[in-house]
Amino acid sequence: MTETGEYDVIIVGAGFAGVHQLLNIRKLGLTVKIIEAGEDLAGTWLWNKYPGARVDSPMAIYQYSDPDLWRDWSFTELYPDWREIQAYFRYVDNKFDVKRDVLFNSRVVSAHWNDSVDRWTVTTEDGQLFQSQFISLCTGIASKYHLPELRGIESFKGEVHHSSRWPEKYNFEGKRVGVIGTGATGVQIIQEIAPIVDHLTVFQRTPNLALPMRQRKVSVEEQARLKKELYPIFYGRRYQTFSGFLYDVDPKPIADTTPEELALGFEEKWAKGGLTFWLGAYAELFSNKEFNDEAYAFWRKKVRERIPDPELQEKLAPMKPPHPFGVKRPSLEQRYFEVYSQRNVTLVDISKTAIEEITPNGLKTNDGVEHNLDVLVFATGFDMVTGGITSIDIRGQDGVPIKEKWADGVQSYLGVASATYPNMFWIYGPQSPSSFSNGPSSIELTSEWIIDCIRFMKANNISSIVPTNEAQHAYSEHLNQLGSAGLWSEAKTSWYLGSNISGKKTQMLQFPGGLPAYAKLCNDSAAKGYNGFDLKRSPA
Ligand code: NA7
Repeated sequence: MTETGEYDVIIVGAGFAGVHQLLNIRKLGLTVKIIEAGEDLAGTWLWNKYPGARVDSPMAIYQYSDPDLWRDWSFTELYPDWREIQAYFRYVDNKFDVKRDVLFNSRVVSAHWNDSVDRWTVTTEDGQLFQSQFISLCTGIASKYHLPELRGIESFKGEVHHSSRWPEKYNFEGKRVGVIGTGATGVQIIQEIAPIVDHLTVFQRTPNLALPMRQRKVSVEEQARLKKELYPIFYGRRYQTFSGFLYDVDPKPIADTTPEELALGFEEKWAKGGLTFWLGAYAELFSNKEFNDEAYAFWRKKVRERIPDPELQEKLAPMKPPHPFGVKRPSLEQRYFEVYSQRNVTLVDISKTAIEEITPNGLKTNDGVEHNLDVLVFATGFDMVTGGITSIDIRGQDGVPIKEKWADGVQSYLGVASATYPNMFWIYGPQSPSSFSNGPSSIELTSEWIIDCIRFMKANNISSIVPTNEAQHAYSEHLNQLGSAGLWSEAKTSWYLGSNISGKKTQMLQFPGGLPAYAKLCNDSAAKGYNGFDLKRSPA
């Protein structure tokens, strides 16, 4: 039966951002509904359940900061896997009955604004229709997956899976598996399945400059201490650091740092594990090429120590960096570099011998070699950051679909809203710090800002809010300047810039100035009565 309804707020997506919005909009006493394409809560963790899928933020800050939630929840590992994160969402649901306001298995296909009544009309794929004053797009950065077009793919007799559409149960034993892609996903899949498959062939275009995860169990004593003393400190501290983690980048100029200090600094950050060597390193890493080369050389030395074969060393950790260190996202790995020394693993460098076609029996590279496979895994990523939004037919005041409007590049104000699309916000999306930061840190920051904005509007009888073109232009310029000051554009393909998808405009898609600077911009606007936005009062 078609469910229709009128709500104050429609949220699209039931992951971390969507659930946070829901719980806090309820507190405002407003009516709210989440529309979710999947069958359950958990967002990206509902879809990304490939072998080895786990988060690369430490669990202490990969959860909501609400004491009513962390008090009674304990992750067992420092970097939880998708199963535990799904269990966390079940816990959140049990606690707050989230699901009573969620419509599952319904994909939002359009949202059209009606300026005369200040309302959105939202429709789903199966024809359900909703009206709302606000829409909050919580579609995540990785919801539209990317399958490269490869000649002959339809002829393949084996199975084909994209990492984000993993079958519930899959047995790799005895199988010859090919994995295309060595991003965060590829790394996790490869290290997980290598010990159990008959043969694994990895097709690598760019080596992943992965960092040691240093996974470990979290003891009962540690949990108790976190809850008794540390969590409140952590949740305050994360807003003070560049990336929303608990460590920060060192702003000290490299020119003022002695070689000994640097050498010790590298060692210390490496030993800490996780993303510390990247987001807890030196600010100049992202702008100073010479220094970046030093960091790369350190990384290369550490990684090469784990790879006995010189040919493999050169493929996985080449003498010449494939791109400056850290301008593409380094993944966290556990035993990734050892895997390639296994006898059942082959690494094919497709930057040298490109994929020519898929054949009925496998994959042929342009050196004439046919790699025989039973299963082909695409770990080829996503139309990142914008794909979840542009795949919805969103039309604002001038009726122009957002996909068209953004064809020449994303335009936003504060990475949260766009001119001509009133009462529409997004979280963890284009031009916000999104994945330059810890997810929940960035999500809670933006989500709370939106809640405050809606509260302000209700209290002041304002029916719509929309960024001005001038403010949007200035923000986008600021962001582009920040982006061009760094080494980001030196990566040939990078989802930070949209250049992983052919035809997509290349631009910095995320705010690269750090969480505190971003929060200041957002808070300054709010403090000045939402400076940079046009506000429309409700008729008396
Ligand atoms: P990523 O990081 O975009 O990685 C995709 C990988 O697939 C990467 O190694 C690409 O090589 C490779 N790729 C993409 N297209 C092709 C084609 N046509 N041929 C060969 N190889 C290809 O996606 P992930 O899913 O790993 O991670 C996404 C993020 O989600 C992750 O960082 C977390 O933040 C969450 P390339 O490097 O472009 O040469």
